Amino acid sequence: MSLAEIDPAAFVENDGLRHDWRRSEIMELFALSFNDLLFEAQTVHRLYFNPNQVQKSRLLSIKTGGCPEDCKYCPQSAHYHTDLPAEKLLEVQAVLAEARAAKDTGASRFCMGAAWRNPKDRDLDKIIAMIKGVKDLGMESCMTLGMLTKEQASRLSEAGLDYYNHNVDTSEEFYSEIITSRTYQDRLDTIDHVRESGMNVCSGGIVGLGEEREDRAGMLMTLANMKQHPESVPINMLVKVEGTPLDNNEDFDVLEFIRTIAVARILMPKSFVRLSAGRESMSGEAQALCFMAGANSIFCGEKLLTTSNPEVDEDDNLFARLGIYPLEMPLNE
Ligand code: SAM
Ligand code: DTB
Ligand code: SF4
Repeated sequence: MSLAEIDPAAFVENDGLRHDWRRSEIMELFALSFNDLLFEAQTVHRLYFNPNQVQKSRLLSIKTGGCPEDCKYCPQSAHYHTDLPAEKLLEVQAVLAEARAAKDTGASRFCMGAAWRNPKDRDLDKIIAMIKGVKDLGMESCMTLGMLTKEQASRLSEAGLDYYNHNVDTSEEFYSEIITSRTYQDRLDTIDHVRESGMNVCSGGIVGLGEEREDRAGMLMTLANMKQHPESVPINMLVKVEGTPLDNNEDFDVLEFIRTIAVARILMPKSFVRLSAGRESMSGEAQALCFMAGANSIFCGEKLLTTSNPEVDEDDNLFARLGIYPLEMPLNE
């Protein structure tokens, strides 16, 4: 595809968005010259977003380690020997204290993650109290608790949960190389339950798993061809953790990571694309290119779920150098 053939307006017809991407088209976007791809992504980005505003979410692991799933990238899986001690579900007040601290550092959304295959119904009362407490602080709430039944999704939605994160992680074809304890279809089913419950969908994936570009294109095709694009699309760069099977993977090319962000932005023009895990190993300049490519959300705070993330001061400094400011409270994602 030459640059001349890409008309930004063609991506957005009557305020409708495309949901019929072919992988070959996505591969053509990936193959553009870097400058052409970034220019297109930034052009599409400006149709719907202020290019200098970036939303900040803060993560907290509310139930750490000992997870029965076998995701090969994950330090929390009980299948691998990482140094992470398993803990039980945190108390509501401890979670809310962290949420208050997150708000003080400028986060507009508080994301709570649990290392579960799925939540047990008996845990939901505590989970619901956490959601209500975060709402009362005036923050947006997000949870990622594994697979959900339709009923569980409805209960979380009724409690006021704004977002549910459940990633497709990679392409359908590559998926079984990374996770065998649940299927791609299981993930799509949970995402459907979240969508039907009325909550916003947060779904993305990871690069650097050892996948090919075709798989990155396939992952984005799955997301972009959903009936409704996820409102939030986290793109994670693998954080290598000792003891996990992917610890010895080659370092991933940051320019290819930036391309992945740019293609996500072009395919899903109205979604918040989150520059997620992996920022700690990226230079400020690389992150600046991610923002140029259309990333407009980050995880802030010195910790992700179990691994480290840039310090708040470092991010504040980068934002100041780039003339970027945080989105206080997203109006309507
Ligand atoms: N257990 C829940 C689940 O898997 O749905 C929620 C938490 S899980 C940690 C959320 C996401 O974090 C995963 O789907 C994966 O995309 C990302 N993730 C986990 N470990 C990672 C790592 N080492 N590097 C980058 N991303 C990672
Ligand atoms: C997502 O896509 N990335 C976040 C969030 N959703 C839950 C998690 C990143 C985890 C990185 C590894 C860790 O800190 O354990
Ligand atoms: Fe468990 Fe989630 Fe980690 Fe997979 S990614 S092992 S489901 S915590």
